[in-house]
Amino acid sequence: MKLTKQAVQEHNQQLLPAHKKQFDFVAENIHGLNEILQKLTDFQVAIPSWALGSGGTRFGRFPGGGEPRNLEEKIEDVGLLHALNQSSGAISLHIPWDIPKDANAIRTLAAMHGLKFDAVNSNTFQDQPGQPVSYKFGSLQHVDKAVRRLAIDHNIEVIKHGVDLGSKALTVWLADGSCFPGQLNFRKAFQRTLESLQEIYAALPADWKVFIEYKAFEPNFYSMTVGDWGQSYLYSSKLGPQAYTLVDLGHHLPNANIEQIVSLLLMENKLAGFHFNDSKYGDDDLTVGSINPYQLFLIFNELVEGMDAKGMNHATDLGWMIDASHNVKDPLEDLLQSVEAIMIAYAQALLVNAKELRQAQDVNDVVRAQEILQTAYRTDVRPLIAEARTRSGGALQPLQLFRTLRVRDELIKERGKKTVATGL
Ligand SMILES: [Mn+2]
Repeated sequence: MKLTKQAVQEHNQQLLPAHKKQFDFVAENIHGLNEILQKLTDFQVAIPSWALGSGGTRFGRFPGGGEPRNLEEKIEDVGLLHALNQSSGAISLHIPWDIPKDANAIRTLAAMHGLKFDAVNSNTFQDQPGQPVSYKFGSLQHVDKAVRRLAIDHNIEVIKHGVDLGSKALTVWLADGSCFPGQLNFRKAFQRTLESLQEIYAALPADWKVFIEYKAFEPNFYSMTVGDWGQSYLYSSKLGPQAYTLVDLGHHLPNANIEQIVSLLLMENKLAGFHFNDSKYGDDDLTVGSINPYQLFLIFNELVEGMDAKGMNHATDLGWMIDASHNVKDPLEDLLQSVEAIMIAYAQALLVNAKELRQAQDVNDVVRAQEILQTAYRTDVRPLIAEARTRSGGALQPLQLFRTLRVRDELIKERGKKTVATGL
């Protein structure tokens, strides 16, 4: 299914009078309005290819129908999202779930939808059919050299697929670790992992980055070999200037101060970017902003402050990706909500009066500092995002239009009720 420009225009026409009222009300008090709108227009969030179908848990999976059956249909789905919100202009692929058979054709298809390829992701957490050795006890950390070799070669293969698609980064997330005390020699596991990563790093093209993602627990429940930002930072520092630490919001222990982690990684030029999601208890992979939108705002506040301090380009200098799974929602609706939540937090962070905040900090005016942050956070910025979106041809209310056009029903008609997308 392809969204017509006419459908978007008709929708916008209908909602325009109400939108204009809301926009004018908010816009009146905003300093540097056009600059902010431009930043919102430029900001793009990559959609993961593995999140276009219904996610499941180890207890069950309840597909909603019309899921993309192949990579081409996944690209079409991201194209739909992008046509609606003009903020989902990239896709992040997971290999081997989405191996492009004809890279040129896939590139052309993506370009037709206005999409680029963000980081490619390797997978050494599952055994593939016919695999000669197993990842049961780890991949890059494994005591058996043959297993490490397989995992290294797989990562190098993923880089090659990425090069063919025009991607510029490899994300390595390792399930490696141990489930029980005594199972693993931590130091040796670290060293073997580092050596494996060094081989992968050596295969990176000069203009590529490698993102080292960390996670506190799961699937290993006693230790993870890249368990927190400190360990990831250690690997990325030892690897070299093309290696960075990737922050997945759900990969921390409860109540971790993620905004502080982000600030320091950025200071050290080691922040790769994000896997956005939200969580209540652990790696819940919930819709971005659905549980703790204030934390998301505080993270964006550090990002904007830190990137501006270094003269970085908000839109292009870090990787912005969603990593979520949708157990009970339509995946496309969920992704529209997630992108919207990211845009809201970003817009609110752009509203923070940085100069006044600095002044308040310098005189230890704690109350004033909090007021400045919360004034920005409590501003309803949704009309600003809607305005930026429509200026670049998107819908004033993407979710509403998705439902009015009965997009899911159309997809079910095209693809069938019982399709299952590869992925989580
Ligand atoms: Mn992730």
